[in-house]
Amino acid sequence: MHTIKYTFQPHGDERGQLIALEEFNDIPFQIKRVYYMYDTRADVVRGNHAHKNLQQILVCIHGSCKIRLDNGKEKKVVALERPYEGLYVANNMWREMYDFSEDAVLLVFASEVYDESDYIRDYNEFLDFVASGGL
Ligand code: T46
Repeated sequence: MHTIKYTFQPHGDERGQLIALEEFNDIPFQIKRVYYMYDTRADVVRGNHAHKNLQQILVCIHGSCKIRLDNGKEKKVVALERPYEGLYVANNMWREMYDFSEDAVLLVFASEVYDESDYIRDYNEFLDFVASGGL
């Protein structure tokens, strides 16, 4: 499975690190929404859905977590452990976020505003959707 893990370039100096992310430049789409999750319990699995259209970049800006990706044919686990790592998650991709460290803050840049009708929350429905070519 082809997944893109970005390494963002920090502007570091003696004061510390700063990362700037620009749409169409560092982020490969127009950013229409940003959200983040924190205080996620270590035994919790979030996600468990796919999106028909939405593209996202996930950055664990503090702490760590794992992302399980599934395109209907292959599965892959990606660990996000550094604030300069970003994971591109395309549409038509089942995702599960888990193994959150206690201090994890997972920041997400999204290509679309929130739209419940874009979610596929049933795994068999997802498999049918990708088998039929997706959107
Ligand atoms: C995704 C993964 C990585 C909103 O009202 N607006 C929003 O923009 C979002 C993202 C969520 N919500 C509400 C909907 C639910 O009542 O917040 C609640 C929790 O959302 P959800 O259960 O969908 O959260 P996750 O962590 O399972 O999934 C989220 C995103 O929803 C999803 O698009 O790809 O993070």
